[in-house]
Amino acid sequence: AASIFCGVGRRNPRAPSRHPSEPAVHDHHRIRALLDARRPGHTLPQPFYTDPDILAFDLDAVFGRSWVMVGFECEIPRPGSYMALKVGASPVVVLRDRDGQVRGFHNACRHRGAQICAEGTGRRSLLVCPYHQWSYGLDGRLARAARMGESFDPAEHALVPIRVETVAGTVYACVAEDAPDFAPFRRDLEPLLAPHGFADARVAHVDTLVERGNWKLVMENARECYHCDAKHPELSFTFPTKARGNFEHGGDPQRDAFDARMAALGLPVGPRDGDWYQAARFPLNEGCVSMTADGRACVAKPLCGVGGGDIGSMRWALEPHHFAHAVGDFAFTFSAMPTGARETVVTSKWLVHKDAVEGVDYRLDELAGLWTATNLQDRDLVENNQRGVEGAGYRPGPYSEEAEALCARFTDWYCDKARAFLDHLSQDVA
Ligand code: 3BY
Ligand code: FES
Ligand code: FE
Repeated sequence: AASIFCGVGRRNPRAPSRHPSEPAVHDHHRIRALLDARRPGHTLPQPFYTDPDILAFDLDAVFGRSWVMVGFECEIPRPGSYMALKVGASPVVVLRDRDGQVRGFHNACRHRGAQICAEGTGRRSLLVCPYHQWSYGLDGRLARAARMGESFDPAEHALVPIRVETVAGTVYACVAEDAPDFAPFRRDLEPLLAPHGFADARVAHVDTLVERGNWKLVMENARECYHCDAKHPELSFTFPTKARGNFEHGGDPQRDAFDARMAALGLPVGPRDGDWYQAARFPLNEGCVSMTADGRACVAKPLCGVGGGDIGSMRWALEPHHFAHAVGDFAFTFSAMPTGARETVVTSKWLVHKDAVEGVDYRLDELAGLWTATNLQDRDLVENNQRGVEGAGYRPGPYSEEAEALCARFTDWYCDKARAFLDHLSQDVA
């Protein structure tokens, strides 16, 4: 069927910005043809890693329509506490309102669209736009706007809400009005995450890393440990680099013993697999109880003291952007957000028990050392991967079924998500 998008060609960089209800103009015939050209079990055709038009498409089709993990409830402990961040193209603010409810809004003023809260965390009783001081309540309602005349109706200019959900102290957001069903994720994750004490926690460290690579290369790299033995000496000491898939039960005696021990402690191990997430508790390497340089716990006051903190790692991961690990003494989260076709910002957070005092109960270098080193090693791998895929010699290559199953899942999920968006666009037009 003919569509208004036929022959639109490249996205015009000088095109006027569109109304949120208006579909973005993407060259969907070209993107569909590229998706059709994709060989199953292989990396993606080159433009998916290099083309600014496809990045613009990804921001709409993927980041505009997925649940992402934004952080922890303990980052916004009191009424008025907020965290401001980007979800794909959209600045958002997630806050705790006067009633203690967690809510989210687009972080764009209803006057002339300025970003209201700077990225990061803070606390306010009113969200005051820095431009002309329009002021919003914690429920998003416009409370004050000077010199707007008699006919101006503040009720028509409330902040635009976004979907926010919390699970066992973790916080997720989706900017799509028709967000994917969150119920299966909650049902699967709640019992796995609940024992980890995220409600009684504190973010001990946040790190942001700019990587000169496409976000899909960042995520493919994050979804496999094929490179770990060679490239991550620190991580490989504690991490089961030979694990397959979603850390399934291998049927080996050591794994069976771990599962039996977790069952005796009342800790579920999963695994749980959804369309856009995976979760499982799995054993660390022999003799290791934490993801640290020596495999020993590094925080004296553990986040989860069950079993003396010897509980393997609880891993959960959301497509398109995230993975996290919770060990006995701390938790670590990784979030990748694209800022360009060839640039991605990786935000990492380390969570400890709220009463754990730096320099007394733990040393920051011991807590953050392993994942900081791993992230820097991964950044180099991603940037090097980007250099190679830029050239005329790049051909999509095969994933190892044994070692890169989660990469294949990620790219398959991406292609499905992209197709679903194209189908949705052509339905709108039909
Ligand atoms: O997704 C993960 O859990 C890990 C972290 C290191 C490599 N990657 C497979
Ligand atoms: Fe926010 Fe003018 S843009 S008050
Ligand atoms: Fe890595």
